[in-house]
Amino acid sequence: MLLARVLDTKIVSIQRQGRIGPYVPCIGEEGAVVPSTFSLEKKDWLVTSYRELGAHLTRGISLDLILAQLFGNSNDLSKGRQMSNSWGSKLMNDVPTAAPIGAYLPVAVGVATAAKLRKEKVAVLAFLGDGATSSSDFHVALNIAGVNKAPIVFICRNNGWAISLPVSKQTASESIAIKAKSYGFEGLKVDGSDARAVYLASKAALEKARGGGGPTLIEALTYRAGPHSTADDPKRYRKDELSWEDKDPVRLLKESLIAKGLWDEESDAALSKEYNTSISESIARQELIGPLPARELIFQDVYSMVPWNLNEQAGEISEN
Ligand SMILES: Cc1ncc(C[n+]2csc(CCOP(=O)(O)OP(=O)(O)O)c2C)c(N)n1
Ligand SMILES: [Mg+2]
Repeated sequence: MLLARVLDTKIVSIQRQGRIGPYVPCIGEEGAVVPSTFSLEKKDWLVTSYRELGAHLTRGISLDLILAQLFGNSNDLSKGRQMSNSWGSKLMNDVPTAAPIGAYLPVAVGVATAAKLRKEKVAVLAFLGDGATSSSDFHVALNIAGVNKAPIVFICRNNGWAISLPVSKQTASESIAIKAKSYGFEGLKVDGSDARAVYLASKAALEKARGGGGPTLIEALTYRAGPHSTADDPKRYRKDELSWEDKDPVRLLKESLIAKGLWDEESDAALSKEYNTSISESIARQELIGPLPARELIFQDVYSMVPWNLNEQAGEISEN
């Protein structure tokens, strides 16, 4: 969680200097995301939206690969073709997101159903935002997950906002968790700023999924401490309801570890410094990598037989 916090802060700073394109920060939501990924096993799958930086770090994506994706350089696993924040790795069963909200949720259920048909003891952990619950794909995914008793855990990061739309205008339902009931499986609500609560809830749900108990929807109440993205100005629509420091999951976890005698301020400061140094070194490495991937690459790796219209467009690109 601390690594995600330090890295996120540094990325926002290089974005403000114009060194990368738009970025979606995760500050404030680390507690709703990172703890659950500690219960993933190697053969499990992670399917994310765009605000789960810490989940990819826990899964094992290196700092260099995280930054290569943001610089869109030739080291990037998606060869610079994805929207920023779309991290993933085939080797790590980490599925990158699709930009249309909710579109990847049926894919996640497909992965879980395939694992079940193959009789593999595998679970899928899929993240979504509160706004994604209004998408038709949310219904499609949760409905068929229930029917198939798919081994999947959905974690909805309810940060109260879908860009500028508050959650009160998103749904009239008493909670997001309760929606699971209508799909025939369990839904529960946790405090997303309480790392331990998120860890325990997701560990139990993942074990249940692997053991054939079917899906779970976890609603993690969290707080989007930053703007929606670096292209957004929340001051235009948001009068802050609470001081977010009270909900800061990184601070709360640090304080609880210190109270238990398991951590101290000096070690915390030293760890932040160590992370800052390795992040700066990684930025320096990735920023220098060139040339950028060739434009023609956008036509590769999707179709085994490229349709004529794409071939025509590829020809036009190379002429210009
Ligand atoms: C189908 C679709 N509609 C609209 C958008 C534009 N859009 C990008 S992010 C976003 C808000 C999503 O909110 P939420 O699911 O709560 O996630 P959060 O950003 O809060 O993490 C919207 C509407 C989109 N990407 N896809
Ligand atoms: Mg939201």
